[in-house]
Amino acid sequence: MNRLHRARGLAVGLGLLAVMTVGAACGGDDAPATTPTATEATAAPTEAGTAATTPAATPAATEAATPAVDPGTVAVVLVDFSVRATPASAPAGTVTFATRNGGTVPHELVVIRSDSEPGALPIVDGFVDEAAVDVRGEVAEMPDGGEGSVALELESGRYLLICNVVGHYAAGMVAVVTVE
Ligand SMILES: [Cu+2]
Repeated sequence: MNRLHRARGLAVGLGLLAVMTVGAACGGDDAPATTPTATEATAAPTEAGTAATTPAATPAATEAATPAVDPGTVAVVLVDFSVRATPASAPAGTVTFATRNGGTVPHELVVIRSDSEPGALPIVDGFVDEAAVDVRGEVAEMPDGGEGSVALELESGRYLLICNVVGHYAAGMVAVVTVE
């Protein structure tokens, strides 16, 4: 009885020692060696994954969204004989006028900074006198169906978008865009 008891005690003691040794091996050896490796391994793919997917997806999504959503872009359609600007306002900074000739004859776009009434610009020989107004930029004459674009640095104020093909401004080719 006494011997058996001692044997059991020894077995339990050895068992404990074994557990402690294994525990020490795990905690002391494995932990420092594997935990940083595991962390690096986990962190590296995450960073790589983040670096690979986020920048790739974000510029793609931004580029795709830019034409439709960019508040700095005004779509301009020139027809016989009016100018449609959508939206009619844009934030100050770079404003892009994406222009299309939706009419049947050639048209152009001239962007003028002006507080004048839309029809009150000075006309000489059928043209708005561009030397007498504050022209900020233009899209040269486009054939019907043609497209063009101009990006301008604009401060806040009122802008008149006109077509300055002879007679066209007087015929009604002007729209107002407000830069805020
Ligand atoms: Cu025109």
